[in-house]
Amino acid sequence: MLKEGRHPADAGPPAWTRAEFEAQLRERGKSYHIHHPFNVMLNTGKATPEQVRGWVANRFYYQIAIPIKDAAVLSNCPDATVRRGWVQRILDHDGFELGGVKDAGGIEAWLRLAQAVGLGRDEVQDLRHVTPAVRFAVDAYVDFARRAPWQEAVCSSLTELFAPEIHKQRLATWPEHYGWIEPEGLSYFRNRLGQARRDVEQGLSITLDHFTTRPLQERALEVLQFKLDILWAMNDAMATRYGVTS
Ligand code: AHQ
Repeated sequence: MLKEGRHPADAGPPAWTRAEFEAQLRERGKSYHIHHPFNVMLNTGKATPEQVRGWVANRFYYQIAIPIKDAAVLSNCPDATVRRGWVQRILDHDGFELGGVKDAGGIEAWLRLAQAVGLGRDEVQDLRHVTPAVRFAVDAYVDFARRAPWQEAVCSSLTELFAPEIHKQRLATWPEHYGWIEPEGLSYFRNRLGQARRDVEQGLSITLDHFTTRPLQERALEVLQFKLDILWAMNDAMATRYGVTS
C-alpha cells in the first residue's frame, strides 16, 4: 500500500530478484581488468621482463593494502559472525601462526613472485617502483573501505567474482610464455584460486542480503564499478609507465 499522496509512478522500479541482482553484478565482469590491454599483453606472452617486473612491483602496493582494507571493514562491522568470516582474509595475506599451524601468507608469496621475476625484496618492499597513479588508486580503495558503510566495502570486494579466471589464465600461460620466471613464484596465483572463491561466497551472500531495494541494488552496482575502475586505472598507470604492446 503506497503512502498517502504518493502515486504509483513515484514507487520507482521494483527490486531485482536475488538471481537477477546476481546476474547484474556478474554482468559488470565485462569491465574487469582481465580485458585491459596491459593484462592481455601479460597473459598472451607479449610482456618484456621489465614490464612483468613493473607489474609485480606495482601490484605489491595493492597486495599490502588488502589486509589494511579488510581491517577497516572489520572495524566498521558490528556483526561478530561476519567478522569471524572476514578476518580470514587478513590471515590469508599477512600469514599466521595458530596452534602450531604456520602460514607465511600471500604478501610473502608475492615477494617470492618478485624474486622469481628477478626483483630484489628490498626494491619491492620500499615501493620505489610504485607509480603515483597506482598509489592513488589503491589508496582510494582503502579510504573507501574506511568511510563507506561496511556492506558497501564488502560489495566492493566482489571484483573477485572474476578473479579465479584471471589467476587460472596466468597459471595456464605464464609458464609457457615466460620460461625465465621460476615456476614456484606462481604459487600466489594458485593459492588465490581457492581463497577468492571462499571470499566471494561470503561477500556475495552479504551483498545479496543487504542490497534489497532497487535503489540499493543500483548503489551496489555503482560500488562494484568504482572498484572495477580502480583495477582498470592501475593497469592504465602501468601501461603509461612501462608501455603496452598489443
Ligand atoms: O590477489 C588479490 C586479492 O588478494 C584480492 C582481495 C580482493 C579484495 O578484497 O578486493 N580482490 C583481490 C584481487 C587480487 N588479485 C587481483 C589480480 O588480478 O590478481 C584481482 C583482485 C580483485 O579481483 O579484486
